[in-house]
Amino acid sequence: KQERLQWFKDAKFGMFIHWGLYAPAGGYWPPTQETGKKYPQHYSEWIRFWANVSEPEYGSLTKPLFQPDPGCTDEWAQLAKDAGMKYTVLTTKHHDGYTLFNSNAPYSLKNDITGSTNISPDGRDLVAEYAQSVRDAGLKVGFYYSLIDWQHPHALPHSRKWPIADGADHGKYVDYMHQHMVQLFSDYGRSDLMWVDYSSAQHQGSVWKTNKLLTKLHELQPQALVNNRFWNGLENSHGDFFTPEKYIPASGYPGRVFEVCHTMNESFGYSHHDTKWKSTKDVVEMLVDIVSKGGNLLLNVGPDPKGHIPDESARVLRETGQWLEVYGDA
Ligand code: FUL
Repeated sequence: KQERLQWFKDAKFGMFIHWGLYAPAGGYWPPTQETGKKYPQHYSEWIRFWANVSEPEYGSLTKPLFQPDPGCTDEWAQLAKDAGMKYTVLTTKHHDGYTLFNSNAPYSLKNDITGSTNISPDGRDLVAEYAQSVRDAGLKVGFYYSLIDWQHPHALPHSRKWPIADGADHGKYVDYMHQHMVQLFSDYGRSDLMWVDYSSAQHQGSVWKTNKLLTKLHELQPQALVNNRFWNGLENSHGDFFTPEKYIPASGYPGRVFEVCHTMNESFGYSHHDTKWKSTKDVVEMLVDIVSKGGNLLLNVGPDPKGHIPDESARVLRETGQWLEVYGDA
C-alpha cells in the first residue's frame, strides 16, 4: 500500500473535473438564463435535485445543449500540465445518473425512460477521449463515480429525492454500479484512481458490497488507489486516502493521507451565475497551506457545455503553474 501511495503523496496537486448535463443548465432551470429560474445554491451539479427535475425533461439536455467540441479533453490535460498538476479526476457519472462513457451494464427502467445513460455524442466515448488525453500528457488518470444515483429506479432511497417504485430492489443497483466501475477499470487502459462519492452514516461500506468491489478493482488495476467515501466501517479501512471537502483544519490531519477538494469558484459544475472566482493568490495560498500540512489539493474546474474550461479558471491555473515553476521546489 505504501508503494501504491507514493506517486499520490508526491503529486500534491491534481485537477478535478465536474462535467455532465448540469453544464448546459448552468445553475438555471429551465436551462436558459433568459427564461429559467436561478438556483442560487452553490452546487450547480445538483440542479436536478434543486429543481426536482424528472424525465424526460432532464435527459433532454443531451441534445442539442450538451455539445462537446472534439479535442476538449486535450485542452484540460494541457491546462493541468501548465498548472503543475500531476493527476486528474473526471466525473464519469455524477449524482444525476448520466454517464460520460458507453455503459454496457443492463439498464432497463420500469418507467418510461429507455435507452442509454451515456451522454457522449454519437460515435464518441468521452471517458476514452479523456483517458487518452491525460495519459498522453504524462498525468495520472482518475475517475470519479457517484454512488448516489437520481436516475436508477433501484438506487438507495437516501440518495433519491423521488419515491422508490414498488418492488425496487437495491441489489440490482449495486450490481449495476459494480459493473460500471469494473468497466471503467477494464476498458480505458491503465488507470490510477477511483474516487467514489458518497455514502452516509446509515449506508456504510457493506451496503455497497465494497469488499467484493475493491477486490475486483485491485485485480484489474493493482496500482490504483480508491478514496474513502464508502464511509466508515469500510472494508478498505477508510480508503487509501481521506477526502475533506473545501475544508482544512489548522493542524491538518496528522498521520493520515489526505486530499482536500476545492473548486475555482463555489460550484463544482459549470454555473452561469457563480462568479466568485479565486485569484491566483488565493489558489497559491491554499495550495501552500494544504501541502505544508502534508496533504494534496484536488482543485476543480467546471467545463462549459462545449467542454471548455472558463477563462477565469484557466488564467489563474496557468499563473499558479508559473508560480510553481519558480517556487515549487523551494
Ligand atoms: C460532493 C458532491 O455532492 C458534490 O456535488 C461534489 O461532487 C463534491 C466533490 O462531492 O459530495
